[in-house]
Amino acid sequence: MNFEKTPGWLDWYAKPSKPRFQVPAGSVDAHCHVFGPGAEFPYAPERKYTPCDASKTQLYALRDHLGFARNVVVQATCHGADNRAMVDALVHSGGKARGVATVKRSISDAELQALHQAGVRGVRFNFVKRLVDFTPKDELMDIAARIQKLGWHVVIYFEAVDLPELWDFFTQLPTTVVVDHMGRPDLSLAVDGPQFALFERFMREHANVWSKVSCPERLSITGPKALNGEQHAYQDVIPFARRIVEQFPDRVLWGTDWPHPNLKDHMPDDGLLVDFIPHIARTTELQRKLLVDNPMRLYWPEEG
Ligand code: 0GY
Repeated sequence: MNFEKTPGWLDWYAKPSKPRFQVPAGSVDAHCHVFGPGAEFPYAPERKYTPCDASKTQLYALRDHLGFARNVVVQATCHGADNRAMVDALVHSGGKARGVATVKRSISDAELQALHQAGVRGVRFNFVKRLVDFTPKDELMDIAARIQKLGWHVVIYFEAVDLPELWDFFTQLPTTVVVDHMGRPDLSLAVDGPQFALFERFMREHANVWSKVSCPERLSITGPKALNGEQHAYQDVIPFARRIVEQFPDRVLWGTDWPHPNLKDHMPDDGLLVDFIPHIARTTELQRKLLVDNPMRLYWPEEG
């Protein structure tokens, strides 16, 4: 099937630079997606955007180019609860990719087992209103109870303004809970202001909560340009991400977010995103935890 991209859609960077920062051996890109290809894996009728294709082969070429060893492929909303493209990526990864699925309450135990067999280790609950229609919380809680038995975790995606309203639901989840992109803080607010303090409290008071310190390109207001020779791109994100990495070094993950859905202003060079890592994880020990130890513990525990 042929799909028209959403008007203004930015395609992913075809020739990313080689990062200067060499990631530790065995590093995991713990947040990335595949899109279609639409001709093989059609986009979901209920999708809120139509992306450009971004295949498993292209994803794994990027992995090798950036120096990563493994991927965690997260189901993108443009595929709804049809996990075939993501599962196809996992089963053709030679064991180097695990996945996070989107499922409905109607999924059977046999279907959950098949996802597990393919390498799925989590489900994603999305609360970003521009991306998905509302799913009742009792349905999500039922799913969480079922996937807990498989040893999976729940990935949650929400915006910081919605954390107070979602707090009770999140804190009742029975599994490990992984927050996408630090709960999308509003970077026009102070790092030590009440909004980010609530997110830090969420992590501090709940030892089952982890965070991806990913997506500076999505959160930044200052943007990709270094403002002077001393400073790095996305510099306004640095104090937020550093705080999370340094306070919760054993509960953080990092990912490219390739192929970067829904970016309106610029498409990041994935090599430069990798060069951002040492600005938020400043020691080799923090870098190893972020890129190797933590994702391995969550996604490949049998190798620990
Ligand atoms: C991300 C962010 C976004 C989109 C999705 O599944 C998705 O469609 O995750 C976004 O638009 O903020 O994590 O890739």
